[in-house]
Amino acid sequence: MGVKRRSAVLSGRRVWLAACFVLAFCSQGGAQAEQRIEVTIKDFTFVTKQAPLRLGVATVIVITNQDQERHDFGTTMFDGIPTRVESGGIVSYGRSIGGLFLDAKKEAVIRFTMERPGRHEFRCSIHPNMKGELLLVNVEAV
Ligand SMILES: [Cu+2]
Repeated sequence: MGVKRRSAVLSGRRVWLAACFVLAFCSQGGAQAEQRIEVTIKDFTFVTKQAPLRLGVATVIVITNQDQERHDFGTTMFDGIPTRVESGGIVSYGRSIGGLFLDAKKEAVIRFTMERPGRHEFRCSIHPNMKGELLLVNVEAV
């Protein structure tokens, strides 16, 4: 009870920062590898390769556009979630990003930690027929 009361005194921001440090520490130690999702865009189609994904684990989505056309990876799955995006040699940090555009033959890498289970849809806003989804399930880490 006393512990609960004390942690409530900490501001939300402080707790969040502390969580970040813990995450950074863990990933440097290599104790827990990132889980990886590959999304390839080819012939106006999203092709997704994913293992069963765990919640609360550092996740990386690698999106490769193999077409000669510009595409968009648009999704609501990052609502309220901090992300680190690497695209065209530029790293940007955001929260609640709605997705990103990929020029022809380009690759982008999104890093985040998913906390919400479920089916997360994504689509290309330029070509509305292009759709895909990622399934995030709550599997206990071993
Ligand atoms: Cu497209």
